[in-house]
Amino acid sequence: MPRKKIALIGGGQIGGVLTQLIAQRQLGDVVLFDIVENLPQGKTLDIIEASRIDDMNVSVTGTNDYKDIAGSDLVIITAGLPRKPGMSRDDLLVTNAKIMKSVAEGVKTYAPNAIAIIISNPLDAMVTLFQKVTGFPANRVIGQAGVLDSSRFSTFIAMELGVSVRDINAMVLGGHGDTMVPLVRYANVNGVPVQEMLERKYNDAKKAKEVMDAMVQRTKMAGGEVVNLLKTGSAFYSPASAAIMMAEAVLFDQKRLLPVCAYLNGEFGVNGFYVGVPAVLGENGVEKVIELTLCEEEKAAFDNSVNAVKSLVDDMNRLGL
Ligand code: A3D
Repeated sequence: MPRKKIALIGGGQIGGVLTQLIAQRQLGDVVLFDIVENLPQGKTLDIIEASRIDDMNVSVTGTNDYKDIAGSDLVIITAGLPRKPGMSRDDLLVTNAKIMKSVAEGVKTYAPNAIAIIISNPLDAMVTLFQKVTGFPANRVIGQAGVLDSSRFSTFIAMELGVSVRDINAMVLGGHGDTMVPLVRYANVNGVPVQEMLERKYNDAKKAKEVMDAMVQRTKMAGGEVVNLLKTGSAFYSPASAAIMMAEAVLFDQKRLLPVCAYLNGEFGVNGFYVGVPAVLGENGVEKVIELTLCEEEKAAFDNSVNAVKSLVDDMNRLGL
C-alpha cells in the first residue's frame, strides 16, 4: 500500500511537534507548510537529521508553496496566532479568520480530496470558516479540541484518585472555550463512576462534589493555565498528541469514538453548527455523531456552550470574515 501523504499547514510550535510525531510513528510522508521563509525547511531538516536515530523511513519536507501539498490524504491545520496571557481564544477571531481563509483556499486548490483536521483557534469558528470556504463535505472537516480537553480532565482525575490515567474515561463536550462541558456523570475509572470513587475517598458527599467541581473548573481553564506559565505562547505538546490520535483514527480507519468538533444536523438539538460532540472517526472522517442522554443541568450547560459558538460565528459573519 502506498504511504499516505500528510500536509501540515502552520510550522510553528504545534506544527513542529506534529511533524516529529508523524515521522517517528511513520504515519505517512509529511509536507510542512508555512508562510515564513525557511522556517518549515529548517524544522523538517532538523527532524529528519534524526531519522537514523529514530528509524524514520518516511519523507519529511518543508515548503512555502501550496503546490507541494498536492494529493494529500490528510491536512492538519495549525496556522494562526496563539493567545497571550490575558487573552481569550475568541480574541484571535479577526486575525486568525483572515489566515484561515487563505489556508482554506490553498487546501481547496491543491488537496481537494483531503480530510482536514483543524486546530487553530477560536476552534469552532475556524472549523466553520474552513468548511465554508472549501465547500468540503462536512464529514471531511473536523476540529480538534475535545480529545485534548478530555485528556486534560482525565489527567486531573487520575492525579486526584491516584490511579492510572489509562483507566480513566472522561469526555468534554461543547465549544472549545470557557463554556466547555466536562461530563461529570459519565466520567469513570474502567466503569466505576468517578463521583462514587470520590465519595468513598472523602466519605463526605459535599467534599466530593467540591473536589469534582474544582477539577471541572481546572479543565475549563487548563489552556489558560499553560498560557500563563509560558507567557509567550500556548500549549503545543498535548494539542499535537490529540491531533495525532484523530489522524490515526482516520488514516487507519479505526472507528474510534472520540469527542471532536463535528457538524451537527439536528443531533443534540443543534442544526447547522460545528460543536464538540462524541463521534466515530474513520477513513471518511466523521462517520457518525453519537448522541447521549444529557440530564437537565448538562443540557443547559451544553446549550449555553452552543450559544457561545453561535454568537462567535455570528460575529464572524457580521464582520464579513
Ligand atoms: P505558533 O507557534 O505561533 O504557530 C503558528 C504558525 O502559523 C506560525 O509558524 C506562523 O508563521 C504560521 N502562519 C501564520 N499565518 C499563516 C498563513 N497565512 N499560512 C500558513 N501559516 C501561517 O502557534 P501554535 O502552533 O502554538 O498554535 C497554533 C494555533 O493552534 C493557534 O491558533 C492556537 O491558538 C491554536 N491552539 C489550539 C488548541 C486546541 O486544542 C484547539 C490548543 C493549542 C493551540
